[in-house]
Amino acid sequence: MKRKILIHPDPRLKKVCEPVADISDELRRLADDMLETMYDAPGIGLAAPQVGHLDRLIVLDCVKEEGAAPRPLVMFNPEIKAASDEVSVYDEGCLSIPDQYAEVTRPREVEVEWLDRDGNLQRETFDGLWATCVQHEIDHLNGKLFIDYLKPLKRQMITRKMQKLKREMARA
Ligand code: GNR
Ligand code: NI
Repeated sequence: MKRKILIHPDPRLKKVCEPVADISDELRRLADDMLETMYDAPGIGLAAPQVGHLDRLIVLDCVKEEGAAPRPLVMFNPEIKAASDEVSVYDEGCLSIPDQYAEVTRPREVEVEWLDRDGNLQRETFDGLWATCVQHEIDHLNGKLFIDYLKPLKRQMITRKMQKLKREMARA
């Protein structure tokens, strides 16, 4: 089932999310719905707070080659264990901030530990788009959006555009 994606500004997108204590069937269903919502958007990642759930859960699939096998990842309680000194710059977007893009600088490589949907501990080093995306998603769990890395004026400009968009969406 597809879920509705919250649009910034929304107080739920600013909250620090709660660690998942046990991976229930309900949370597994939420993860499946998030993947469906992400692929439908389409997007390469989605965090639980973007669909109004304040749990530490993200999903991602950054395979972009046409015809390549998909790699849907479900991460409960993801944690960055190590980050490279080397950085990379990526033109980021966010499904909660539609049609707005800006360059964000982040570590080029990150080692991430998480629980998979069966509760098994996983650890993997990501680079390229995967590294950017997993950091963007973990930021969501800490109430942080990519626009928080921008200069205040640019952030304010984007926030005003989103307020206008939400007013128009409410009228339609
Ligand atoms: O779909 C998305 N694309 C994207 C592009 C560059 C950097 C990060 C992302 S994540 C975004 C989906 C989203 O908003 N996830 O929270
Ligand atoms: Ni996002």
